[in-house]
Amino acid sequence: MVSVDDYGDFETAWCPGCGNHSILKAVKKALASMGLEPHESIFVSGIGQAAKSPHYLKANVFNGLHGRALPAATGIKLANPRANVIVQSGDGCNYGEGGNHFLAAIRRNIGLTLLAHDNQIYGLTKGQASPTTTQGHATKAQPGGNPSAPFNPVAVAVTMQANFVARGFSGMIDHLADLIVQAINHPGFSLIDIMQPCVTFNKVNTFAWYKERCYEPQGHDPEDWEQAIRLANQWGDRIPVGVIYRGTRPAFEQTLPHPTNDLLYKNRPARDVLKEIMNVYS
Ligand SMILES: Cc1ncc(C[n+]2csc(CCOP(=O)(O)OP(=O)(O)O)c2C)c(N)n1
Ligand code: SF4
Repeated sequence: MVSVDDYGDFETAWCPGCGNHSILKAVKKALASMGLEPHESIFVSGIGQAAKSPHYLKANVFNGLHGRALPAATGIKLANPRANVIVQSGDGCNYGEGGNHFLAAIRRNIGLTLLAHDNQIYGLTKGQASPTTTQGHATKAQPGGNPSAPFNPVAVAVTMQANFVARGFSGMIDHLADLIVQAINHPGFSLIDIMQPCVTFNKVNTFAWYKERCYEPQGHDPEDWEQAIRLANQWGDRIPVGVIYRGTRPAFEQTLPHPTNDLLYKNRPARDVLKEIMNVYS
């Protein structure tokens, strides 16, 4: 039987009270409850406080450039479609530096689970506005208030009919672990945007701020796209958490013309076929 202890217990560099601690707990809980052994998952991250999460897990890890976790994860998934590939990075990494990769991953519907730690700030670089920072929020780099309107990743993902879209909160560990299990089990691209306090640099969107607002909507049908759009756009005094949208598009790796249900290195073309191709270009 797999237990959370199999995923290790490491000293972290995070501040006490940071939401990353609880997200890490939820991840371990979800994987252990699914009976997944540490070697069966590959974590891919970029740069940032959130992106350090896989460093504190006993599992396979690829730590890439800022914003570039999704393309690396796409390559990994195509090379080994049987692997459980999880991308874990911050709002800046996924929606700022990696914004275009976020759109491409949704469009392709590649079988990845993206855990976006959304603390509405750049934590690692000490508190500049991120794409999800509220307009008017004064930060160290924007002392007169952030002039830009915030990006709503959940609304964008639902609009583009990403296969699985959810919003979680680091203060609800069991609820978040359950969302992670659902996201991993759903084929195609899955996003969980996770509201997470940064106790050091975001004094506006605190633990209490999120807790006061988040609620679980009753009777919501995640298969109803129009209902999902309405919920995805709700952000303010009340913020819905849970599965917002679930789609049925086939996963990218299932639609490729060549067989990808095995490891890529095993799908080598026959040598004589390869020779024939080489002859054409020689
Ligand atoms: C291409 C590039 N641009 C900028 C940086 C500097 N940088 C490093 S971490 C970071 C912000 C990280 O914020 P976020 O992704 O929200 O993660 P958090 O630290 O809040 O978890 C930035 C701007 C970088 N390393 N690479
Ligand atoms: S600076 Fe913010 S994001 Fe970074 S560890 Fe501290 S609380 Fe967490």
